[in-house]
Amino acid sequence: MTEQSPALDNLLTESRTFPPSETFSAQANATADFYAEADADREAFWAKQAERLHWDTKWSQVLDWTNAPFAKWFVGGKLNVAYNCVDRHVADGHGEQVAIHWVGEPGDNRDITYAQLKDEVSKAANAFESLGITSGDRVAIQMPMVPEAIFAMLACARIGAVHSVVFGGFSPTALRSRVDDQAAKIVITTDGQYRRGKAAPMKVNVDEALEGAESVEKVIVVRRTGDEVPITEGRDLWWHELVDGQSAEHAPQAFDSEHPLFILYTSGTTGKPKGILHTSGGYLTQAAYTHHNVFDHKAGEDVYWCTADIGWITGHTYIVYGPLANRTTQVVYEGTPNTPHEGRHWEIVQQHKVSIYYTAPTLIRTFMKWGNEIPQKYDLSSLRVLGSVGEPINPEAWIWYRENVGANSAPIVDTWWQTETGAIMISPLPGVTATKPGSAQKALPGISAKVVDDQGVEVGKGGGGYLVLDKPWPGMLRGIWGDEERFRETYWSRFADQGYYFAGDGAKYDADGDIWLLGRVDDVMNVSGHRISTTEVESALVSHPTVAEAAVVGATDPTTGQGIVAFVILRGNAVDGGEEAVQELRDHVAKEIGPIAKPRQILVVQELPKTRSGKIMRRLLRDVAENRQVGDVTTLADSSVMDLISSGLKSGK
Ligand code: 6R9
Repeated sequence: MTEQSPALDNLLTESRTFPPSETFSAQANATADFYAEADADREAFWAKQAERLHWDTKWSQVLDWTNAPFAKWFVGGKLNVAYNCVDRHVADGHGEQVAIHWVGEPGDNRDITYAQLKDEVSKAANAFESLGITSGDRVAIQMPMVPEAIFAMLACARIGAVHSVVFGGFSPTALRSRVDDQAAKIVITTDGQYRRGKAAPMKVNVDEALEGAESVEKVIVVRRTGDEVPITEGRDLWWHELVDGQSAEHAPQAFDSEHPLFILYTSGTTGKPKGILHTSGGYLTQAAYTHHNVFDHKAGEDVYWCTADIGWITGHTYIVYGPLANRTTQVVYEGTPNTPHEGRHWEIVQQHKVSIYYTAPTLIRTFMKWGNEIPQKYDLSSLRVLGSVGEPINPEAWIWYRENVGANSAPIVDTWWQTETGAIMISPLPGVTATKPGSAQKALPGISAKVVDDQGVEVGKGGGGYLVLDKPWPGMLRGIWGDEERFRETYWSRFADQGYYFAGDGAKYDADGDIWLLGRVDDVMNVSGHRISTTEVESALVSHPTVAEAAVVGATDPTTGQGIVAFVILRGNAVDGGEEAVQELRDHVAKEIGPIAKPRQILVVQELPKTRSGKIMRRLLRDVAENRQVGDVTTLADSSVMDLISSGLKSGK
């Protein structure tokens, strides 16, 4: 079992609960009997949820699990995902409803109605087809949070192309490995992006990434910052020249329920990121179902805002697919939360009367640090549901969120899920559940999760162990792109006898049987809600000529959840490991992976603690990184190593 940090231990002593108000419950989308209904007949329950969508051909079978762990949901069904997210709302007479209140970082704004969204997506679909992109082709997208990023994703879905969004902060090396892995035909990007009040280049990084990339035929560039960019003749096209003149009519074709919708790369325990594959019908069903019930969303009334970036799964499921399938009016914000001032989010909430706000614990803790007086300056009375995602939320942050943002009344939904699960799995239901600060509580109706011990046996109340998903669900990943074996090995081998999906998270039941998530049990760190593998950062460090060996750990961090701490051994004749060398290594990691992977701290050491079989004992390094008494060293090959590290650090070496 994973060693728990003291902060996580504290989580488990929390006993406050917050029952929903009668007024909220009376109007809530979800009701308590959903649980019993789903338990009575899971497949019938999911079939009912799938009716939320428009199917061109109805399915003949809800679930085919005969080829487990490869699921098929809504077998034989056909639908067009983009039609479901856009056209049908226009056909239903809601063309004038705003789909997206887009807010640019420098202060520019753009409101896009469903009718306009339909035109933009259709034009982009026509444009992509004019380049020869057809069903099944892969399109890589590295863009900031501009409307065209959403148009591009939906246009791919419309023509059956598979998009793969790569976070804008990822380095050229990271983009290249993703483009190569999926053999993307097209890459879509922008000239630059606004970040903290400044225009930063984007296209030049894409150029660097694509040097010699054989699969890429065209690069489409959206003009955002207006900065001049080099154009490669014959390969690069401006979005406005390619798309604007296209017809706004495009007939959506129906695709099989299991047609691939997107690939999204996420960090695994090895250095190579995994291309998580999601398909159409089941994914969209769960995205729409969870968005409707977990956020209590009312189409045409609520204004919803999910602060994630489309480069992450949260942006896919809770900015693009779930909300748009449910005809949401939503805010999409391009920039950072403190540009030009620390009240930016609250200013936007006030201006657009945001009623549902979904963010990450790391940002909540940052707001706490900035001070209560900042949200107090704004009218936040429109907010009625608050969400949290990405990592365990500590009770202190939860209570702060409730008091300072939710006026002590808005229900908070702490939603546990993963890139792999596609959509929310464990969460309270607003209006139904009495919420508990720090606990995601219960699997949603239709979802089944358990906490089990080493042997796969469910633990009792008060017991801890591993979180598993013991029954297939519609939004589940359908594999790792191009690597069936890794898919089986990563998720299905740990509890193969029982056929459980192992999520990689530790968890515990409290005395009421509610689930508390305790963080990863593998070598994946969670920094500000972003998954980064220790191996990935280690490989980046050892790729620097001065580094002989590196070990990376995630140390508890009051703001980001975990902070990356690296221990490096320099090569014999390398520099002395002074400030400058360390800075160079940090920059090197940023260049290799992206700024989010920059270690908070790099400690130059003479030795690393290893077991006799040569495994680095990260547990001990974590003790050092978190300034704790170093734990049990008896399994070390050389037990004096820790003394050497500790004394070396004290003497400032
Ligand atoms: C949606 C998303 C998944 C990992 C997951 C877990 C952590 C996410 C959480 C949470 C505790 C929550 N995680 N939500 N831990 N409580 N509410 O974040 O996907 O980027 O794939 O990360 O994040 O460790 O395994 P992804």
